[in-house]
Amino acid sequence: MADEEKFSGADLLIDALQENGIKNIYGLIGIPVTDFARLAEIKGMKYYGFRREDAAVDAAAAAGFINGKPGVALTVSAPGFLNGLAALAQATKNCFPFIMISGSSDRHIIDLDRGDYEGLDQYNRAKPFCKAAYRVDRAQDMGLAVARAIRTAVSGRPGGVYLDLPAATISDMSTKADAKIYKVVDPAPKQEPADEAIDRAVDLLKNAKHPVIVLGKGAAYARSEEEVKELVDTTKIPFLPMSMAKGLLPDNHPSSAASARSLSLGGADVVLLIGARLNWLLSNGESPLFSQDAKFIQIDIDATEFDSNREIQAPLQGDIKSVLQKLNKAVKAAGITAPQDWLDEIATKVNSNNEKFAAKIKASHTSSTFGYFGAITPINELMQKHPDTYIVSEGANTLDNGRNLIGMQLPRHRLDTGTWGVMGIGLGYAIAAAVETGKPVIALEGDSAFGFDAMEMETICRYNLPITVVVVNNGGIYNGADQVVADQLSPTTLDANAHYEYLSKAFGGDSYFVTNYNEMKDALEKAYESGRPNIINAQIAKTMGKESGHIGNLNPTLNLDKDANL
Ligand code: ADP
Ligand code: TPW
Ligand code: MG
Repeated sequence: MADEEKFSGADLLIDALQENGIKNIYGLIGIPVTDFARLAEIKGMKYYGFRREDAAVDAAAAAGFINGKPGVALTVSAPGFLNGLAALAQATKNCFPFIMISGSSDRHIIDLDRGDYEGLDQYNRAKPFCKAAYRVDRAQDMGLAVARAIRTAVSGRPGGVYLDLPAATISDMSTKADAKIYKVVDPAPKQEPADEAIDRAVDLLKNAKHPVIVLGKGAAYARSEEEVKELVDTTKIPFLPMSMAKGLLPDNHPSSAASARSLSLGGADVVLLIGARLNWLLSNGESPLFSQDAKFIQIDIDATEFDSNREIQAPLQGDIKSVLQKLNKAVKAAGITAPQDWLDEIATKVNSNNEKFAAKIKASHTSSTFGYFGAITPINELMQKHPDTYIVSEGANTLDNGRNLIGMQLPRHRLDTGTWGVMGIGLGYAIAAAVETGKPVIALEGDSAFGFDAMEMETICRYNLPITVVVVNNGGIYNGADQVVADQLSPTTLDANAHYEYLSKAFGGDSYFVTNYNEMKDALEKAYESGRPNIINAQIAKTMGKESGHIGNLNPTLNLDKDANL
């Protein structure tokens, strides 16, 4: 008899998520998913309610990156879905696995365009912006729908999956026997390349005079830190981490060439890419960042990535962990080590650059002008004492300076604007990092970047999360010193005197306002010790910050006569 008991689609969906080890939902409720979220809580899931859907979707995506299994986001139909869609698209670009579930209207209304409350053909709108979109039309299909969504999100190149949940399916009924809920077996199967593919890579490395390794966030996602360490420690090949691969090996590892980026990439004759695409972040593989003559070995799970920007002489398809296990054996057998003169050349450059950098850092601590270095170096000092803290970062100059100044020691502890360079990811990512790991989080935000999702400060305070939001306030996008015409604010101008820290106070969190290095250091230590939600507003000089930060070269500039009306 018990087998014939019927359950709602909502009930079965929650069972299927739980069966697959998913514990948290990040969302924003309304028709038709309010009771679904209530039921998730009743059945033991944790539901985190956000103030805007994009931040909730960001959080689910960050959970996917941190855990290596999909996070889950929940939105209402049409407008809520559309608010989440941009985040679905950008996190898919980042190769983060997660499932965005949106309540939707019933098909017979949508398909004849009869007009519904918040009615939109979401399933078809979502398709171009995610790895795959599915719609579940019957409660009895719930086990299959969740299994399909999970496997699609994590197998091969990870990405965002959209699951359309019509109102009728939420209340449709099925027995558990019919719904066939199960745990997905081996959701991201291991894959090894063929022996000859390994031989090609080993041949290139054996003959390389100037080899270099580039680590990307795919290597971090793949949890390949042990294998990468073995490769680097046996071969001594210098490595450079992309921003979210920082900490995969500690930034102070002796083989890090991060302080000699142009020399090591530009001078390399063989480049080994591990989970890093040759996209704009690596100048599309072009000169002068890379030599025209350099040869490439690339490890990626997605074979269509090879030759996307230039010839890949030794493609190695597979999951990074398995590929590296196989490659490490072959590299050891071939006795590959990087030539000493190349290591000496890089070490000389690293040392001289580090000395210059250290002098700039030191000067910033006593400088009469408070700038990025003064505001951010205390975060680095704190991270060296507490390396298990998570760093989230966005902005232009704030992002660039934070990437260079904050040394990471542990893998997957840094999340940032990612492949698209998106503003507005900060607080959603920070919330997920705190919720999923229970560790303290520092969200390092430009003042513009913070504005995109600042109301999530209420979410942070409501759940009492150990998150410090540092707003580096230079009064604008890139900086606050621009003035184009006399009677208007510049397009880049924001309020340099804004007291962003009051926002925290409004929701019961702590607030700090700092205008020099010592105050910043002090505030950060207090904030860390308290474990409470807080904002530190670091008001730096309005003149600090370059247009578009380090990527000003991508900005088409017009020949403006800026002083004409001043
Ligand atoms: P970054 O921005 O750090 O350079 P990208 O996001 O451009 O890194 O590249 C990440 C790459 O890693 C993607 O091409 C993706 O297909 C790949 N990838 C993700 N997970 C794995 C994995 N487990 N094994 C192999 N490659 C992976
Ligand atoms: C969704 C364009 C790139 S960087 C940036 C914007 C608006 C803000 C930079 O100012 P901030 O940092 O945060 O104050 P700083 O230190 O340089 O002053 N909309 C989206 N994404 C992007 N990338 C933009 C706009 C942009
Ligand atoms: Mg700014």
